[in-house]
Amino acid sequence: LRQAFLGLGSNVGDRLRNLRFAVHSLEEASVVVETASHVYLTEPLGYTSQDPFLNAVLEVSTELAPLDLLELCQRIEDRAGRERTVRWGPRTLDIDILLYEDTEASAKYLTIPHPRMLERRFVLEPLSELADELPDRTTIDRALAECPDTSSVEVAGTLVALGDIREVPLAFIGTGKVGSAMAGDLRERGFTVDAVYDADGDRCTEVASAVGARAAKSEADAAGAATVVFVTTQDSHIRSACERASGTGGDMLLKTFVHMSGSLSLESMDAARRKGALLASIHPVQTFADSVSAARDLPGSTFSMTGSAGARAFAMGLVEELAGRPVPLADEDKALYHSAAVIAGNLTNMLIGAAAEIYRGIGFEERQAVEAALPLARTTLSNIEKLGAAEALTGPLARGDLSTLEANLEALDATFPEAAAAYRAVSLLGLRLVIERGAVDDATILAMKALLEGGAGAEVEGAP
Ligand code: X6L
Ligand code: MG
Ligand code: MG
Repeated sequence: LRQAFLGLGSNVGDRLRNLRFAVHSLEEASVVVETASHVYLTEPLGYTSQDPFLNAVLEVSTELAPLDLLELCQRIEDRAGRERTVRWGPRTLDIDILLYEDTEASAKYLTIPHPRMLERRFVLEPLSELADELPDRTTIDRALAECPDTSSVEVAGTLVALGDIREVPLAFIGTGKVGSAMAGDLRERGFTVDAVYDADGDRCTEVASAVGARAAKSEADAAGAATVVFVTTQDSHIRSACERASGTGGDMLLKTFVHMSGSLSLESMDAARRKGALLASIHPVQTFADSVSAARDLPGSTFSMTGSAGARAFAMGLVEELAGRPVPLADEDKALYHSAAVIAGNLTNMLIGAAAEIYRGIGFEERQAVEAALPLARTTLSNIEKLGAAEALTGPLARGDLSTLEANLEALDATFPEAAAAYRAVSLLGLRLVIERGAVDDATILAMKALLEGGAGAEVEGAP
């Protein structure tokens, strides 16, 4: 795949929609849009008595050779309804090849790099967001400093929407814990929540009035007037909700769909993408027992974000407005990312549940069991916070205490085999922390490993 930078411009019709049409059409033609600059409002150059332009720059990956890419760009310009009348005149869509790899070449209809890009601030400003150097090794910052063009070039927004992010109409499909908390929080921060939809009509009305939004009658109705559509249903309903929302819900080329699943990739919203919508996901690395705790704990949480190039800058801006900490994530790493949260959160929960069960089995009252386990768990967490997981580790494994380890396993094998299996599996995993601490000699580590791998009733010493 070859890397190229494309300059986009439009000053006729729905200018943002035209730029979005370019992005969508390139992607339909298997040109991968890797990154998109902000969208800039720019003063017209060349023929100056025409309307202001929207300009942006895309970084793309493509198998197409330069002349084939040029042909594709011109075909997309034509499909956008571009008429070629006045030289340097108004255009619905202009797609220029600015850079193609490190190529410096000139043919009859194409010169790379674009021969006049250094004289145009509406090219250099957005390009400077995505690239540092030109093929001749001069920096883009240097080119900007030396650019003779003094015309006005200002950030107007992102490919998601122009203007103030708070005025972008939002819809929420699915008003569970996270959906209702997000809608409420965004509304309190001055965002525009236009509509909410929930399959449960009473819940829908209730949340709508709580967040001052319209109670929509269907997914498509909710999406209809919105620019950004949050799909905050259960994971298993995201695909179908998105299909219904993008079936008859107006012009998808101007919409962005955002889901908040921790484990699903963006492919789950492919129905909207096929119709031209941009896609993103944002996921709070946090656990919510109910709506109230969700509303309290969302701000300040870390949010992982994935997104198609056009939606990324917007998603980042949104999370920052929520006082969250955005961490970009590759869409293909979503399942692995989620597994880490399950290990840190849910598996910890299950292990404490098992510990409490063991306490109860030896005569502790329910409450005494929990009271015994919790302070231990809390201290462990605060030690990990202070020292890191390896240094905070204590107990038989950390000491290299083979006889206690053996006694633990023998007792569990006899009374609670599932807990014995978990003890073995987690401890085998934890051996890397023991090694990292460096306090136990190699022979003891190997002996502990053999003991843990042995399974129920296995003899380690004297085994044939
Ligand atoms: C003197 C003579 C100074 C000609 C400048 C600059 C001509 C740029 C053509 C020029 C001169 C161009 C866009 C635009 C055009 C655009 C903005 C061109 C080709 N395209 N103005 N004017 N954005 N802001 O995409 O770039 S016509
Ligand atoms: Mg041009
Ligand atoms: Mg052109």
